[in-house]
Amino acid sequence: MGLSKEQRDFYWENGFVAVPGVFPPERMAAARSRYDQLIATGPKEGGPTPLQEPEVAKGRAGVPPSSTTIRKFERLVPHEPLFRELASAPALVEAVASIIGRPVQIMHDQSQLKPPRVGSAKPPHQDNAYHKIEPPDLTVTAWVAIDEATLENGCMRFIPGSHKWGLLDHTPLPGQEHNLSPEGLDLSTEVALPCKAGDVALFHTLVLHHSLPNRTDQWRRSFICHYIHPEAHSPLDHGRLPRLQVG
Ligand SMILES: O=C(O)CCC(=O)C(=O)O
Repeated sequence: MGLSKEQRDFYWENGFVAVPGVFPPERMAAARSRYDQLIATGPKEGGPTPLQEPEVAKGRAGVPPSSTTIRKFERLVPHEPLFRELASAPALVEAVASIIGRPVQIMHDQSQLKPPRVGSAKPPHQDNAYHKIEPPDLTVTAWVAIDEATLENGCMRFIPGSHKWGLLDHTPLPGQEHNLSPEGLDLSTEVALPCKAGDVALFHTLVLHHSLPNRTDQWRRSFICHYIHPEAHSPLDHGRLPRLQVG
């Protein structure tokens, strides 16, 4: 069905839009169960390597690295049928096509898992500081809430309209070189976006966004898919797996 005119207008004005109920509860239950397996036993031979919470990996979090401190998987789509199916679900692809048009391709996917208690903040950034996609309007990120995302467990937060500011200067944060962030940001206009499991946040590659730590005893897991139109380009395309056309 795609996005309504109101949703599209909201997206282009603010740089993000919430799309409630894209996935039914049973699909999210299946995704949670597969994450539980991947977390407990690791991925299949040749599949993506789980990355630990950075502070845990550096021995600075007071807990040893374990299956309950896994932060991230990259590229489940090429290896995991269930995640490929979620990423190519018509309801999601039609919403994405409402923004970037067709054809729709997947350039990259990642899972940001905030483990209970140790799940850390993701500092404010624009995705295009990493992806460098041109033109930036021909890509959109879909952030799928696998668990309910709340104010307490680190839901997404956006700075409305910041996608119109162009790409800001991002520098590595002291002590956490994997994270790039602009300096001296005013976050006073930010909007927190709690989501039910199965809701999706679509956002522009230039919108500033971040998330706070997980203060709860439950996982906060998100499956994140970066969609792109074939007329757009990114240096990430080079030397990586080919894009997957989904609509
Ligand atoms: O899931 C999160 O907490 C952060 C996700 C994010 O920053 C991103 O997708 O760029």
